[in-house]
Amino acid sequence: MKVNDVVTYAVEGSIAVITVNSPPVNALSNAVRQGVASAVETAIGDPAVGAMVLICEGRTFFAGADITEFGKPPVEPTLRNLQLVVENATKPVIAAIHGTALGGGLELALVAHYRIAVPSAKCGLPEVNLGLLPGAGGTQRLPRIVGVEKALDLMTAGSPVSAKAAKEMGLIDELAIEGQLRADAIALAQRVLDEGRPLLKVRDRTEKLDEARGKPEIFADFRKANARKFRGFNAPEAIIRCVEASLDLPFDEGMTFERQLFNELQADSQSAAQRHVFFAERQAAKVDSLPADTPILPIAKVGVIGAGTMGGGIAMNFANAGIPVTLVETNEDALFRGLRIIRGNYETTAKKGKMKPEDVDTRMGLLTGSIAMEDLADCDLIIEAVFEQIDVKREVFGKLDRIAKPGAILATNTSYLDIDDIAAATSRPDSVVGLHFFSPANVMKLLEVVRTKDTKPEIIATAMKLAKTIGKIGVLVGNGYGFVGNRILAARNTQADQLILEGATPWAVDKVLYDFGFAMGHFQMRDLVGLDVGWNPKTTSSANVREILNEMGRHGQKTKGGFYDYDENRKQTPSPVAMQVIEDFAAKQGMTRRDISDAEIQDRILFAMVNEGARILDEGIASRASDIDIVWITGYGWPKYRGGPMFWADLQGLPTVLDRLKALEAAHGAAFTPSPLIERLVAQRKGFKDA
Ligand code: 3H9
Repeated sequence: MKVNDVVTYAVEGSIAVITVNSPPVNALSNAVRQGVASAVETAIGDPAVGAMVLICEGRTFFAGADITEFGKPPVEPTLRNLQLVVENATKPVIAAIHGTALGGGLELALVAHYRIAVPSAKCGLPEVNLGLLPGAGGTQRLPRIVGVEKALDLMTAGSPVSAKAAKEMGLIDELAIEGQLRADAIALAQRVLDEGRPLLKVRDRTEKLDEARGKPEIFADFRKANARKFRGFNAPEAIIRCVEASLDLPFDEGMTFERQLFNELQADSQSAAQRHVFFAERQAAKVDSLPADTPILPIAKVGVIGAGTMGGGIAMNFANAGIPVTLVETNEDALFRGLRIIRGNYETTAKKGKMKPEDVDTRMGLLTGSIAMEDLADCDLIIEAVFEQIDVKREVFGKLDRIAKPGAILATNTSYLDIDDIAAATSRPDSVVGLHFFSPANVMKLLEVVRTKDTKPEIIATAMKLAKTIGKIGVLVGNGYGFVGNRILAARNTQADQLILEGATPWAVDKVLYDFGFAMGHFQMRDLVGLDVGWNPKTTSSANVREILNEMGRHGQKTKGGFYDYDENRKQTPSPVAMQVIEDFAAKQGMTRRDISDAEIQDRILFAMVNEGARILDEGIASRASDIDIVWITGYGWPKYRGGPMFWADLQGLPTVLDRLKALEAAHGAAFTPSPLIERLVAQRKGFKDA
């Protein structure tokens, strides 16, 4: 029997089976909640029914509340009211879980009287990733099942656990046989019925809470241990407070407290930002301009040219995904060094317990070293990661053109150069694409996929798919200086360099960015990357502070000195030497240094970035404002809870942004001349999100 468009009701023997089918992920939308509540009430009223099973069709059990309904007026039954219907049902309810029981989905399962899951299922409360807390009783029920410490871990990390782990923790009562969840759930329901088992309610359990009573140090220690990880985010602290409340307050009062904190988080800009990031990530994977039937080319073997830091990291991504790689260097020394470093990286990972020790050899076994480019002839994809100089890259591509098999994808990892120019060194520019990895390439999530004027659609589609295969977030960008990420970085750099000459210190600039939420400051990042990247000692001419520091041998962290000084443990202190260089250079330029406020530093840096982002969008180098946000969050440490530079600008309001840019232009010149896109959007009363 159809209850509504998304819920069906059937009775088998004395068991009612309530089945939900609301693609793609059975989110708990208005229709789903209404359908389930109505079906449960039908089962309660049906004298032929003794117990009921709640199960989902499609790829997953409920993946949570429907995020698209957030901020809209609530429709009855709310999730919490649906939970009351289930929890207070006079007949046992069995939740049957496959796929991912997440957020509100797991919270709904936690009001069922029994839970069964297939071994491949996963359970989790990932609300923290959306700037929220589990708001349907999760913060009160989870500690009652798994204990306070585990509950804190699970809810603040937000990552799901396997069904097996969930069973060990008591979240799941039984494991079903894979592929026969429905039958096993019905059998469990029948057993519950036959054995007259009680209507178990998690809310009534206290034994796990009792273990933690009178131990406030649990919370103090947890806060302390995670202070760095939680810095800037509001949701983790709110979760901790709710778990404290689960100990201190009776269940219903704990629920009221949870509701209050959930509402506060939901109304907060952090959650809006993190929800924006959730959808922006998924949006970035979609290329609107490609026909849906664009073929994906098979990538069975990959070649990487260059076994340095970048090439080695790139190769690891493919080995991690089980794809064989041929790694080419110009000489054996460099090749062996590269392979040794890769092995060392894997061994470190295995030592930390993040990888099985036997996998080190398996992955190394997928890497074949060579000093002959000819060995790349059978590769489906070849990525070049050689020295960042156009002549060098063109020479490599000329050679590759002669070696690579027809149909192979030829990719460059350049971070600034013109890829059309590189492609022109081949007879097949339509097979050339940019794959811009970020250092360390085996760790950083971002992959800028750069399309040239000629790149074929199937190569773009394949590159975007490949990003997912190797666990990256691929963002399609156009071919222009620095693409998206580095071009905005260059705009930030210009302001940061100017600010330290005008009177700010590098540490003041860094503190402003750190306090804004960046993982590290601008000059700290430059010291880490190395001031000598792209610096040529042969042509250096003391033309700026960076060149002078390089000429002094101050290349950053690796030489224990750059803008900062570093001790043996790489602990940094502001460098008086660097400060002197800056002051002398400013004096030479005839500049009189002045006091610069934190507010001015923040304005100049952030508005310059936003303005550059707008230009990038206007030129079509990025196809969506949200793609720019993803690039800066996943590649450059922009705080996730601020949603990326374009989201942040929308939050300020584009009229405000335009006013600030005009004022900054008057004071500091053309870098702040507003992008025409901002002018147009303001005139149309729109934001970047509508661009
Ligand atoms: C919550 O539950 C609050 C409660 O505590 C309290 C309430 C009072 N809503 O990721 P995919 C869409 S907060 C709406 O590509 P996968 C997604 O946008 C929620 N839509 O698939 C995409 O749409 P499109 C807590 C959702 O297989 C499509 O589904 N739950 C939702 O790689 C496919 O998604 C979470 O945070 C949703 N909840 O991964 C779980 N979820 O095709 C969030 C997904 O138009 N979801 N969509 O681009 C996920 O983690 C993953 O989507 C999941 C599937 C693992 C389920």
